[in-house]
Amino acid sequence: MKKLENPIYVTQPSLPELEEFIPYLQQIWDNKILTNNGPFHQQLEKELANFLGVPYISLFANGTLALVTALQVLRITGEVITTPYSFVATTHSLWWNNIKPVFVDIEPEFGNINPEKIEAAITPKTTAILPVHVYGNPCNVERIQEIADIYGLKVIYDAAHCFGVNYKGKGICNFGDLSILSFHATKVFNTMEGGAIICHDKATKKRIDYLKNFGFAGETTIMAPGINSKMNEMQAALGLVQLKHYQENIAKRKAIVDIYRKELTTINGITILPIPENTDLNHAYFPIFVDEKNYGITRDQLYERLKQNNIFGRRYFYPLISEFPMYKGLDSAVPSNLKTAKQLAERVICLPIYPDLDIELAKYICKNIKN
Ligand code: T4K
Repeated sequence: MKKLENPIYVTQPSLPELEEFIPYLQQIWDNKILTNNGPFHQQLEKELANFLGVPYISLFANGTLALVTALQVLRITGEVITTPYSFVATTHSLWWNNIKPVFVDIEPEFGNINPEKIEAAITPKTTAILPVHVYGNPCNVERIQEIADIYGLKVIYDAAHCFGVNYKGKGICNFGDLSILSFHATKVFNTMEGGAIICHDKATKKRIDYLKNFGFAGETTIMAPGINSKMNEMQAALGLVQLKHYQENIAKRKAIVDIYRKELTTINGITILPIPENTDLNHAYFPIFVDEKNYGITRDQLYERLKQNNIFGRRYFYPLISEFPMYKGLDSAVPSNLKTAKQLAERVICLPIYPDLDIELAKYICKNIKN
């Protein structure tokens, strides 16, 4: 197939027209409030809580700091059960809190943590479960909560892929004790860098806000050994403008997904994820899985072939987190414990998807895979 003139990457950040953002910048320049719970920060917290259908949200400089802080908020210690099939930040947040990650395998349907494997991994040191709604598809939240309730564990969802996802008519971030979001450039809603913690009550929101601002509860009062993980006013202002375009962007993503689903379902050796029930999706990622035997070439051969034609997909999430040097020595990191995760990681390619991806280019990508 003919090589594309310009490269297409797995994603391209959505940005509003610059003119739309200028008045917000002007306001920051006029009032000289740049950070520390400024007016745009407060406004974005209100608008997002409303938009996401959640009671309390606290904005962060990025999703990783939100994760690291969330573990402090609930005073999580000892061991935490988590998934190896995610971005490294999920497990790194445990490491930064001196918590031992305990990996359990994923379920093959959506690639989320397999709830039926959780109980066997619980020890007297386990204090929490840290699942990921990978690619924006909800985990089995009911079953995970049931297990957490029986064993007295906290649940913190890494919902970095899940902005705007609803499950059974409710914002997905209403499940678990806390959820974290990422507003990184590569996410469906971006503030360049950014993130958030979602919680259910006022007291917890207060504690989160102390912790993200050094622990300050007043000019001379420190409530806890906090960190500086606040979102600044430029990020918050951008978030306010981005929110106005969110629905339109999701509709454009859906149009790409419709092409991919239509064109790729019938290819021997290529599998795509099913559509989850009772869920409003955000179409953040479009993973395909390559079965070498039926497709004829390996995942990596297809990956390279696409690259040669200027199509830069990504192998999210390969290698597994449990295979990185700092985690591979853990008992739970042994491959025999993580067979499904290994299989998905070795087969996955996430195809380019973003609102401004031309429909014709999406069709061209499919043709490359069919060829
Ligand atoms: N938990 C989960 C489950 C996550 O997936 C993530 C982040 C986090 C936690 C942590 O949240 P943050 O602390 O990041 O808020 C990217 C992102 O850096 C990362 O945010 C994301 N997950 C992960 C899945 O993907 P890379 O290393 O693949 O990014 P990069 O820079 O290679 O970008 C991919 C492509 O996007 C580039 O080839 C081109 C395009 N791009 C990227 C950027 C940054 C642009 O066109 N413009 C840009 O500004 O990690």
